[in-house]
Amino acid sequence: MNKTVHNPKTLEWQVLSDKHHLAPFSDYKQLKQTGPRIITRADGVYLWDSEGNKILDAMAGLWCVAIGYGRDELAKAASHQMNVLPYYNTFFMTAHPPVLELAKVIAELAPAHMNHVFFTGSGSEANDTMVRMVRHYWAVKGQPEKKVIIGRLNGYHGSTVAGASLGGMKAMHDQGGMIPDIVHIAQPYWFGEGGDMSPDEFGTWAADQLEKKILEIGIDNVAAFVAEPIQGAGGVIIAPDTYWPRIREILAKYDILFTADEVVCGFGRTGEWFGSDYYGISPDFMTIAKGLTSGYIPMGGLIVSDKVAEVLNEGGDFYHGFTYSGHPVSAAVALENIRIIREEKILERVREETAPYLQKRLRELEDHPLVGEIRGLGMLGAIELVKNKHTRERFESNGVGMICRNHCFNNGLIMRAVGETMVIAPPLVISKSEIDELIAKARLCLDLTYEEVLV
Ligand code: PXG
Repeated sequence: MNKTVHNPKTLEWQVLSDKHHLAPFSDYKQLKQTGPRIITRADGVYLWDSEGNKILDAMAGLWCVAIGYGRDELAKAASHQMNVLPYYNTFFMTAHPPVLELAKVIAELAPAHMNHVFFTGSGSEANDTMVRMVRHYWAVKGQPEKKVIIGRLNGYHGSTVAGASLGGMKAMHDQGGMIPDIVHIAQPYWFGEGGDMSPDEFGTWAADQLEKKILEIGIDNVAAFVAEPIQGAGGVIIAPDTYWPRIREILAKYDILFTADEVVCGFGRTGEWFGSDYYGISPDFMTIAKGLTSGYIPMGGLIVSDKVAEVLNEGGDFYHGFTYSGHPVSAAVALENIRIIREEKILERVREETAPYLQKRLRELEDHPLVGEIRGLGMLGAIELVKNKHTRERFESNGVGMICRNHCFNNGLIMRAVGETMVIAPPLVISKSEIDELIAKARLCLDLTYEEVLV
């Protein structure tokens, strides 16, 4: 346990963690030694921990707190709905006003050909739902052998067994295995895997892997392709410009479905409502969560195209659903969250003002000796840490990212380390002066990391 704490409550909470709490995505051995940092409150883009430290949250929680912390309107919407109808299910031919109003609002925001929503409790459940619905779709169409779903290495689609199988995280496949009929192709990560190719050559090559895989598996067996418009958890991987146009061509050529996983990109991260809008891609499904409620309450969903919805209507019973599908309190909070994003013109401000400013300031870090590449788009950014900025050579020992992350934590900034890539996804409402603070702290932490890795 951490003996350097100043507030006795911190130690008490850390003891509770040690005795009773099994934390997600944590190294249990390490957690036992250090104890967790206890976050006690939040406002705007800031968090406070139990030691009284104020921290700029450049990760918007886990990519989710779009409108920032502390918006009382969302608390009021939840409280009102809890008084009126705290729970009822949407199974067996029932519904309630919040879920229907939310479905309508999401259909307004989604691309014109997508007008139906299946609600879930999380992004993982949304992707699970997609797997079942994709296979059901082909079965109803009389092609039940079309089962295989193609995902991408280092993609992330959640932590349920189906979500992790769709994703390309080897460590997750190794713990608990994968479900059958899911395969993976290369990711469009030029900085890490582009070798001697130019970014554009590599983008075309990576997209061509989809066609190669479809032909290898056989078009009669392939059901769908799933991809994040921008990979979030994989390290804010933004495909080269040639990638999505080539993927579009391949999808148009073969009769398979396309799912855009919008759990990170959806609800404004790119400055558009969906990453698919940004790239002009036309999915059959979009999975959503996170920004849908700004993380104030759990909710996810699967937005479905009219083409798919028509086939579902012919298919009769869909044997799928969650107790909390379309939970009325979550729906009321999502409606209020979307109302705020629209009325306060948050996406317009991101597009026109704050995202260009963040991207400009972020690129000023390119001159740092540790930095091999800065990339970013909208309210997403990545800083590649390298030993040699000219050759893209990495440090021999992994862990530079964690060193940098720890300096950030100790200096009032949350950045996430994905291996040697530092990533940011601040709340969409971050101001220019808060962006200045973010960049100044990031530079300080890069300097501290540089000093540490050089000795
Ligand atoms: N799809 C994408 C693209 C995600 O980023 C999920 C699905 C799953 O959503 P739920 O709500 O089931 O967690 C996610 C979640 C990280 C990190 O460390 C990212 C996520 C979750 C946990 C950690 O970057 N993304």
